[in-house]
Amino acid sequence: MALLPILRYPDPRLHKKAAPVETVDENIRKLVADMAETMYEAPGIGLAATQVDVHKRVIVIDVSEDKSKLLAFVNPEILECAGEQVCEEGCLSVPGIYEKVTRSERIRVRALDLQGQAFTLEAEGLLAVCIQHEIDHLDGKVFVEHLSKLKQGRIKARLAKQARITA
Ligand code: GNR
Ligand code: NI
Repeated sequence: MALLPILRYPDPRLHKKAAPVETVDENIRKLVADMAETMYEAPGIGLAATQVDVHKRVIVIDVSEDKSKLLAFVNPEILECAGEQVCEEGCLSVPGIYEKVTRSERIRVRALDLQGQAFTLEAEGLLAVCIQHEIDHLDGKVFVEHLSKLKQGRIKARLAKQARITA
């Protein structure tokens, strides 16, 4: 296993669209293991391959209290969504920034598991938020892009200032 470096917004590579995985093989299973280690170490509740500069449609999530329920999704697709919820979101690629985002309350997702088998999952609440947040990453979208241009500008300025301080 290995820890992978996480891209920071506004890195242009966060806006690449990830390609579907053709075969779930050892390389994909190794990627998932490394992404899980990276997510737990961060710590975070989700990670998309895009954030570690791998532009394949792979995400890992664990919203459990005790980090015991790792979920891996290959080629995830939202089949149905219903309702709305507002959640204060953060992102490992946008450290220190937390903003409210409106998303679907309930979703049905289809994906491949680590054996390449299709499965569907119904999710609500934080898990549903996290799946939508991660699929956005695969489409090159960072959560701040759900906010107004004014807020996006302020966030970029804050991150630039932070980068100057830590440099
Ligand atoms: O760790 C994370 N927490 C979080 C909180 C609210 C909504 C979404 C998230 S996902 C984030 C990890 C991350 O950046 N995934 O892409
Ligand atoms: Ni994120």
